[in-house]
Amino acid sequence: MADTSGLTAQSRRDLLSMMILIRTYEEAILREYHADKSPGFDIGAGLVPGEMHLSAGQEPVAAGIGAHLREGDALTATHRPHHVAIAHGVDLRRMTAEIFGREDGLGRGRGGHMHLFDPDRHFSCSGIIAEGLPPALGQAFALRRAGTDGVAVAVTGEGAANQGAFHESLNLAALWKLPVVFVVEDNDWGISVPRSASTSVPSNAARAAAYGIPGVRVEDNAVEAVHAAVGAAVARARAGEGPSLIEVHTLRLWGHFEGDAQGYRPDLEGAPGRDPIPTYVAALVADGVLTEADVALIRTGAAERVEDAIAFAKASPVPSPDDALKYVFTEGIPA
Ligand SMILES: Cc1ncc(C[n+]2csc(CCOP(=O)(O)OP(=O)(O)O)c2C)c(N)n1
Repeated sequence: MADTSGLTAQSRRDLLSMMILIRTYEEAILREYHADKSPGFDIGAGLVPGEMHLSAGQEPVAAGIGAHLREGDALTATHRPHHVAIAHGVDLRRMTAEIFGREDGLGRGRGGHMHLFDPDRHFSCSGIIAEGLPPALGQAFALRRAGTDGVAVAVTGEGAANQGAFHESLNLAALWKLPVVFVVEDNDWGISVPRSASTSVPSNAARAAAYGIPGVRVEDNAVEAVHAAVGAAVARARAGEGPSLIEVHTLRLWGHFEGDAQGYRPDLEGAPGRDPIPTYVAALVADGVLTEADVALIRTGAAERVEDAIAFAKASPVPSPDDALKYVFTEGIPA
């Protein structure tokens, strides 16, 4: 694959490293999630009870966004948040402790995997779909008011793009020319509902025209294409030219949630062959950007970071039931 994106070799290595870190993380969470749920799957059992939505296959979206964000920029995400949280630099240890429901978690273990909140990185997410978009507008408004050229990125799924909050957010962001980049992850499925049964237009990017903002669809889940599209949108936002919408046709390699048997998915046939990570490894090796040995080192480094975060989470105390009402709403939050 020729490098047509103007990316340096180092930038390309960084994109791959981020994708590998994210996949390594999701594989480890998958392992931990199922560890105490076998032989029968019990959603309430184990070290990590509750639903778990993992992002394997969608790494190009996260890596392509994260490469453009700086200290102070904001990112809001969905019920499937780990990939973008990692790419935005959310602390891996405290994020993992939150997923495990521990005291050292980002939200002291009260939020869990769908409610990671990191004020230091201006990162938040929510189990309510399309709920991440209005807060991104608030972040963007605050960044502009503070006189910075910061941007807010709002990531959402294609299913959520049919929610009112999506359209209201596009309208207001356009009207106020806010520095927001909307990124729709089109993984073809909203739980078990195919996109064709939920969405009236072939591309959510086309919906941008209704609000007078640029809309781009990236077709092939290729990290460099995402990187280029997000780069243009972020530059536009930083320059005060307002919001943009990008839809990426990505791939949900695993179930909607872990434990989902996916009997409804004909598109899974051949899906491993569309895995974006081996594809990108092959491209970078072919271009002489790195060797297989370099890739092995990247994988080892990622595994070390991930296992350190898992160990940190497991060592952190479980909150006492007596403290269940602490840190809820305003109680316990320093003034
Ligand atoms: C307002 C609201 N309605 C319904 C749900 C239940 N729900 C959880 S995930 C989901 C599908 C989301 O699909 P999509 O936006 O495409 O994201 P993906 O899961 O594919 O990442 C639904 C309907 C919810 N969480 N919030």
